[in-house]
Amino acid sequence: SESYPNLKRDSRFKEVTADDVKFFRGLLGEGSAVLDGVTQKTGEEDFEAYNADWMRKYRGQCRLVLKPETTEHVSKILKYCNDNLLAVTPQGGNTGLVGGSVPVFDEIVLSLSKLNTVRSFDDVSGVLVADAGVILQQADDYVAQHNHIFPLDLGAKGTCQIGANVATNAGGLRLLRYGSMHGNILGLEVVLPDGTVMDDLGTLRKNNTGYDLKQLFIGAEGTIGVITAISILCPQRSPAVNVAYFGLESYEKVQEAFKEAKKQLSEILSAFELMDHQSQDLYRQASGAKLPLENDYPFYCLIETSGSNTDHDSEKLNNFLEHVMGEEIVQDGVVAQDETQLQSLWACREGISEAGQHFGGVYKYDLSIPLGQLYDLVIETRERFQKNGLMGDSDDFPVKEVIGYGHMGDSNLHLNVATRRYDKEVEKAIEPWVYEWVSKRNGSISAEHGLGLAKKEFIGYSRSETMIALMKGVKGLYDPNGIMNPYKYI
Ligand code: FAD
Ligand code: 2HG
Ligand code: ZN
Repeated sequence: SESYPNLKRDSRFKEVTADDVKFFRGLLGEGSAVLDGVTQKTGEEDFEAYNADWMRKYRGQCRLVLKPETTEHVSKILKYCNDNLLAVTPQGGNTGLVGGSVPVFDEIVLSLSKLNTVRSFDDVSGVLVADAGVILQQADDYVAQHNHIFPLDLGAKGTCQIGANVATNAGGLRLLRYGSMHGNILGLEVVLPDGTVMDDLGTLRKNNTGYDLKQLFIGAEGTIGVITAISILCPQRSPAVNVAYFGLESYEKVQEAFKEAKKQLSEILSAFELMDHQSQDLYRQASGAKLPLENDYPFYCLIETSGSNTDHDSEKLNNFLEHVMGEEIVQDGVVAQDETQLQSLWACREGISEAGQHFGGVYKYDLSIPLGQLYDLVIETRERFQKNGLMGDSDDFPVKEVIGYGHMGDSNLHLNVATRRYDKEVEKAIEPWVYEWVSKRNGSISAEHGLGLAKKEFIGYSRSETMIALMKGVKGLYDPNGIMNPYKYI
């Protein structure tokens, strides 16, 4: 775990007292909605799930967790915190990868987990209205009963929450097909730091009446308010879904395959994911799973199609397969024959993130890079660690492997440095070099995970002084006391 030598607790914020706990108990009751280490002898370990992040890399020291059950609860909590200068960290499923979801010092954790009811679903328009704390998998299962699909999918779906997905503007595996939260979110209910409820939970597709304020909360990472409910447009679920997994001999071939997939699969293409050999080998070692193809290839890609007509889709997919195999764009491949096989092909992609930290620690970089140069960064990173003697097969070397994978269809690379332990030398060797590299190519230092605490120092590589000043202005307007998720990127 990291300590924070460069950060100081803001002395303006009050420490939580017994009186504060009494107020929250009065509001939320004596049950499990309050986890109190201020007046009770609650052990450190009970707070672990709220203080430590998914990577065990960031750790706060919160002694009070609040789990409101209604929007009104959230409103009363925030008003009290704002009046009393108590700092708050909103928390969903705590799967965020940039240290944004855990406190830094003793901020109160406001968990949305008990705010988890689906409010309505309209199967004509496809609009789902649901509380922020509904888990992504449950939201998708719910709309699946009505033959619809939640327009976001990601590896953490069993734990992450839809409100937090909006707060991080999560991208995921289907963005290529369904677009981002900025397009799919039709309305939000948000509690502002002073307790005011901004009810913009509309279900309209079109509404050009001045500033679109809800957009500000999409990707704000809990710095200007707490999202309590969302209204989201869900597409029709496709009855025909196919998944193919290919081995390719070079990154050039992967780019060709992507072009062909767009050309030949066009409207039924629903995912195009890239995995390098190193990422698949690490996944194999970490999970013990057998990889789908008999031989090894330098690159793999996973292609998913979703359409309304099985025969029509199969015909398209077969023509595509014939073409890419015939032209030797891909060397070998497999198409899932049943649901189990489909899931195991997806697992080869979705399981990489976890495999990254299986052998100790991981440094994660989530980057937008123009497609032509996207994989150069992985090669250069590997060379860098080989040259400086930090990477090798024996346990003496901190770096075990450098892997590259990601949402190729969205020009989004995930560069992971899998280490045997967290080591400042590794971090120093790659940061800020990696951000400079990306900035020089007009990429983004955070494609989809956000900035949180991890990228706080580096926002200038992707945003101009003017834009950062405007962001600070927005923060000051919405949260003049600065109680919302302090110490993070803004
Ligand atoms: P948390 O981690 O609890 O919180 C994330 C941020 O949102 C924090 O800053 C928090 O303060 C804030 N927040 C939470 N709830 C609210 C709220 N109701 N109102 C205001 N602010 C709030 N991300 C992607 O974009 N694409 C992926 O493909 C992807 N895959 C992943 C795979 C794995 C295995 C893992 C572990 C993570 C992955 N992530 C991915 C990152 C992460 O899952 C997403 O960022 C997700 O949206 C976070 O949801 P959460 O409920 O865990 O939120
Ligand atoms: C994914 O696409 C996630 O698997 C996680 O965004 C990426 O762990 C990572 O670096
Ligand atoms: Zn991702």
